[in-house]
Amino acid sequence: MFYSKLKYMQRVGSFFLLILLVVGLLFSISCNSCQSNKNTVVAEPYRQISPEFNADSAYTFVERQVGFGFRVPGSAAHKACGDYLAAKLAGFGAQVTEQKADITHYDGKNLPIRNIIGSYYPEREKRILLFAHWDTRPFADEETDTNRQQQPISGADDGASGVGLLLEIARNLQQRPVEVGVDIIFFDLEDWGQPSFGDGWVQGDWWCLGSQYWSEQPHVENYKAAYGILLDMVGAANATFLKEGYSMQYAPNVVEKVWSTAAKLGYGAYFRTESGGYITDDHLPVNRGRRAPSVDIINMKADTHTGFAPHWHTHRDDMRNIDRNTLKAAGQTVMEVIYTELGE
Ligand code: AHN
Ligand code: ZN
Repeated sequence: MFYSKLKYMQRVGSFFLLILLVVGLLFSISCNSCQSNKNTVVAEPYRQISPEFNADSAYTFVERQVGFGFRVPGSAAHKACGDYLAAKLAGFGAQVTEQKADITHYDGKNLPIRNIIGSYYPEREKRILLFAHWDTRPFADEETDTNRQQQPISGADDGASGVGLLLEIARNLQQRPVEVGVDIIFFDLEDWGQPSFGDGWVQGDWWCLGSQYWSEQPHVENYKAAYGILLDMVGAANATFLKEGYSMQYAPNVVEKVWSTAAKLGYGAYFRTESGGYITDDHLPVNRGRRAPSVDIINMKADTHTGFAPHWHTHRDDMRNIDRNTLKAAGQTVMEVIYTELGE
């Protein structure tokens, strides 16, 4: 009897001890947290406004284009891919306009161009222009094997990546409204600049013929956008988007807007603060024609002889180069920029 009472008291005692321990522990935790609340300023993480950019979806849009074959102007693959792109934009709710024309090229050839334009909220005054080129280069002049230089490239990165990214943005624009008008332009005939192996030099600006044409004859009379963003070679792993020269010259505020948005989203490893060289690209005619102050998001490298990634204008520019993480970084950044833009 006496023995069991003692045991009972012991049990009660250890129970109370346990409670004391737990209470003490809780108190010390809460005390720690009130101290840290007092002493450290915890930075609020940036809250993303835009819907999720789906990198798998963008990847598939790149893959589909490459699947048509070489999108060289005048070819059957080019025509089939153009039809696909126009149908996709229409399917994603854009108002589609196509510009077709014939252009005489440096070699005397007559080349057909087809700019494909998808407009959202065409009635709105304040507009943002997003663009990429959809044609692929008919030569691989950066190949070391001269026999292979004459053959066209797949252009998974050079061409298809920017277009695939913009199709994914188009898909999102149909799902969730923005406050501004948006025009997406797939420019043709960007990449038929004179090859480095050619004999003789023909005076003229032979790059960016589709965007030159549009800048002189826009699809809407007196077309103007608040600003423009070009996406060129935005698909390769570890891409580095340096601050390109003409972008800084013509649209420094837009560079600041885009690059600071990327930093807030945590994509500073892609969007670098260093400046790069001046690139003749589709944003140049758009800037010079004053259609929109425009920036070029383009993968630039300081350690290659071309200034671009090693696969540039070679047969290695195929799907193996396409990395979803890069598409995501560039795509989410552009989406955040347009979804945070206020209407008028
Ligand atoms: C020049 O090399 C002059 N411009 C590069 C523009 C380009 C070609 N972007 C993709 N392919
Ligand atoms: Zn190219």
